[in-house]
Amino acid sequence: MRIGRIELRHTKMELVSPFETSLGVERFEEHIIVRVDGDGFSGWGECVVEPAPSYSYETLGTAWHILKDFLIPGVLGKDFDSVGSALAANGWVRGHRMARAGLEAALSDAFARAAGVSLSAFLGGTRARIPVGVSVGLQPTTAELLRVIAGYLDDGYKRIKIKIAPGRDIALVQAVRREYPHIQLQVDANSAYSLDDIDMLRSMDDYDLQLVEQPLGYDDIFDHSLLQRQMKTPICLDESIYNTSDARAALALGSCRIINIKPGRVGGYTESIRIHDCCASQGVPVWHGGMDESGIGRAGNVALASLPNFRLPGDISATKRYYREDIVEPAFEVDPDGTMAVPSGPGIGVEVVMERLDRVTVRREEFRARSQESP
Ligand code: OSB
Ligand code: MG
Repeated sequence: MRIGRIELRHTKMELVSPFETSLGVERFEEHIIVRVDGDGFSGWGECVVEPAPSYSYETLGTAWHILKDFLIPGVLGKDFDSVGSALAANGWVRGHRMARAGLEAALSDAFARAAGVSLSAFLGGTRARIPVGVSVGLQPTTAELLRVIAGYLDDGYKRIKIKIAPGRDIALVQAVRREYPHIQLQVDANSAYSLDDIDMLRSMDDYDLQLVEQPLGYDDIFDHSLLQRQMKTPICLDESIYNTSDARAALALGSCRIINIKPGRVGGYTESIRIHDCCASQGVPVWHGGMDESGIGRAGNVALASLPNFRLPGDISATKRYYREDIVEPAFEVDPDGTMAVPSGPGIGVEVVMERLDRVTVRREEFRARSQESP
């Protein structure tokens, strides 16, 4: 496929309700939508950077710069026989994994469409439906938290994850467990604690949690190994795992027993699948995290999560949990049995509604290959 044109859009979409974590409160999601055109096919991807370097060091500004000045020139106007060969052209770029993942997602959609297969099939997915969960932000009161959870359980979600932060942790877990003794429940600290908090963290063992996600430093692997040795509940790493080498180190050290995979955080589908396979070979389950994606990113997440070692429900929720109106059709829905259908049409399998995408676009830039020289 000859890459003839690439377009970047900075989008801003209002969340149906503010999302509070130990990192702060979000009311809008701002991401970069990437469109790649080649040989008459279009591919779409979502770069999950945020405006500020909080969850990740990357920002909207750094990702735009890296895409515009390095990644796009690396592929524009060139002819590739596979996504892998296009990625190899930019293989020298270090870091900036969210920027790279956005471009890989768009290229993968385009190549899957050109091959006439779904993105799920293209990536090696094996399932037509996947079990899904929901990530519940910090709420103003415990009563409100219980009310929100009740609504999600009514919707069918198989697993509830609650965000915790210092001073808003064990009491929330106690309250949710008292109300729902048997649900699959997990907590996510987004790196809000240190080993000084070991007593509180160990007390999590009394509540039959599926896992505790990223309790310690965002770039730590060693302290997590000390904590895991003193906890029965599996630790799951999110922020600390950027690539397969981190995953191998974390598993060898005993820093976690489960890994959260987000293609944006690890640099794309290819690296995600490497981590997935590495964990599978060691009998370690993975699950698919989320970054409050629009339907474009969500479609990619659903496709990736259809691979076999994504054994726990993902943070892949229905469109209406995030947005009143999405930029794709049809909307993603959760069935009463807590599963979501994996789109089976070509590529991401959902249609981008251009008029809605235009409405949420705050900045747009287009890059065109010079017209092909005659041989
Ligand atoms: O830590 O998993 C996280 C959203 C933004 C940044 C980090 C995280 C999250 C979520 C939301 O938990 C997951 C979702 O998309 O539903
Ligand atoms: Mg997390």
